[in-house]
Amino acid sequence: TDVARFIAEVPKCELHLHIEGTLEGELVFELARRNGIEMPYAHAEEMRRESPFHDLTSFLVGYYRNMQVLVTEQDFYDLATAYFTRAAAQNVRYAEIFFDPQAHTSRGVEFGTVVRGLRRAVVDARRTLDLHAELIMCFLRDFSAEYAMATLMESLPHRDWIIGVGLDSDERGNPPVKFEKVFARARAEGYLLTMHCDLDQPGTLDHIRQALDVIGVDRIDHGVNVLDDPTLLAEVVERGIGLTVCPISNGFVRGSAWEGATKRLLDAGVLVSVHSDDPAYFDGYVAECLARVHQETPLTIEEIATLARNAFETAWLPATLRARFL
Ligand code: ES4
Ligand code: ZN
Repeated sequence: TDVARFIAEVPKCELHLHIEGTLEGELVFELARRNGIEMPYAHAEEMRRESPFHDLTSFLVGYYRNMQVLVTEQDFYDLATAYFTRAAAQNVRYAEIFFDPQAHTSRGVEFGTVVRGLRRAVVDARRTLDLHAELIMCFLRDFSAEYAMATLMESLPHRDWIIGVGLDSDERGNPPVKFEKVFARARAEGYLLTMHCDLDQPGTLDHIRQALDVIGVDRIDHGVNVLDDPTLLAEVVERGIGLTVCPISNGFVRGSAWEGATKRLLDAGVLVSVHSDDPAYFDGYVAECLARVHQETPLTIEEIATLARNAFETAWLPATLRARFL
């Protein structure tokens, strides 16, 4: 159809993608073999079958377990290069990808190993795939603020290769204010700021309020619950705060109540864009995510073009690239 062709061809921008969430089952087993790591499953299909998840907490169990196969700089390079190759094939031209340094440093992999592998993949993607990528470092919110601060300090020698910081992992009981000092310091160091306010996580409306007023975020990952609060919704519109929503990953928590949320955000005038979160787990890269939104609530080509353009508007583009994409 015209819509399918438009989705395939329009230049796209990915802003909400956890690089560890692109670790496909086949690569899990290849890296396990390469690193001599014993997996509790015989093959990718069994792994998938034996690790069902129904909410954020149960998803995160398998997510952290599988990424233990990432050990060497080359592993991180291979992970990111596999993603960039898939993304470029979908006409993704610009990507700001999340990585979780503490998911690796907490099990003995050095910060520098992670960043050097990812950075080399970024350099090669710019050269060979016509895909410009940047890195966003996320703190794991279920770890302490002190550990986040130490991670921030560890990042400083690599700051030329990290565009901003985010906050992810288990939201329950881990509000933005827990990291107020960390984000203030990150801002002072020149990083741009985003954080997850996940769909329907306990306290998420308070978390959006804190992200805006206390943290002073530049954008919000998910943030869909602003639809439940007219004051918050108006403020997000007024301040031009971008929301990076993920229709496929969020469908599994909220079910049908989620459907149509992207369209409602668009209609409300929110700077909303559509992204894939953890495509190896939720079965859909950015083109499939746009298709999912269209499947939930039919969109016009113009509305799909707006979603694609909103992503570039929300992106932290350097001036030269801004001129190229907008
Ligand atoms: C995540 Cl879906 C989701 N939510 C919070 N943290 C995450 N890290 C990776 N995927
Ligand atoms: Zn996410």
